[in-house]
Amino acid sequence: EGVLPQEYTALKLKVLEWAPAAADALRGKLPEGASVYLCPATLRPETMYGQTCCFVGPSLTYGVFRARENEYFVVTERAARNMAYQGIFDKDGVPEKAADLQGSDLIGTVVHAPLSFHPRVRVLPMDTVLATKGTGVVTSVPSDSPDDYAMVTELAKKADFYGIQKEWAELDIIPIIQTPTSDLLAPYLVKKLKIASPKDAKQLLEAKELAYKEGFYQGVMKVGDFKGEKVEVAKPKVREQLIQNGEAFAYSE
Ligand code: A2H
Repeated sequence: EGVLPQEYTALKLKVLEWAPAAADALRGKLPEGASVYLCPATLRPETMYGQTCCFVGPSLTYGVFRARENEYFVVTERAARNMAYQGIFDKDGVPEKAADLQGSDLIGTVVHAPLSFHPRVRVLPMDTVLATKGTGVVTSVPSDSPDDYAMVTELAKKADFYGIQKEWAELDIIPIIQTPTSDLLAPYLVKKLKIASPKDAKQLLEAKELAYKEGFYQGVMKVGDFKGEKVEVAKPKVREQLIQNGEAFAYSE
């Protein structure tokens, strides 16, 4: 953990259809008409146009926490405590938990991803999601995140092993940011560094650092309201727009 607080953007991915196991676990536990959101924490709000799925750790435990009347967030207990402390929920103090959910129960759930070219995306498993960072929910942008690209490639290759449908991991990867090297920087780096799976941690770390630097300092938006603007300039604008629209909120830790 660094010395300075990390300023995340937490997105609100509204649940449209629960996976059967999650529906069972929630039966009778939420008020009629409640909206539930998975809330991934991201450092790259400007890439949200390229979301193709949402990752959870299958072995992690999540809670369904009451944010305000008729609105619930699916995050780790740790994140919910931080959120309550930061005034994100209407009541401060101990967050009110409606239910527990195992990450594995969420796989296959359909959520609405704000800004994405693919408005309906699936919740999919990623073993490397840390319980100790962010909200334990990670939105997947395979065009710009090497980790995400390596994971969706793995999921499509071994769909049966992961207990998912192959199509869920095969949504089109649309160019979001142009850099001097590529307009699909993450797939480019994964191939260049010969990354074969999400287990290639060392090369993935290198790819992640290269992608982050090049994307931030040399990237130009190819899509959206800030098309043609530098990433550095567009990033806070996209973040503000998401927050203004009620589709995201500031979260730090
Ligand atoms: B980023 P930092 Cl396009 N476990 O969002 C593992 N990874 C997590 C996580 C957790 N519990 N919580 C958040 N993250 C990911 C977008 C993105 C991200 C792009 C490119 C790079 C990138 C789409 N995924 O991150 O350790 C989230 O993925 C590379 C730094 O706090 C979040 O931003 O610096 C980032 O890691 C936060 O990592």
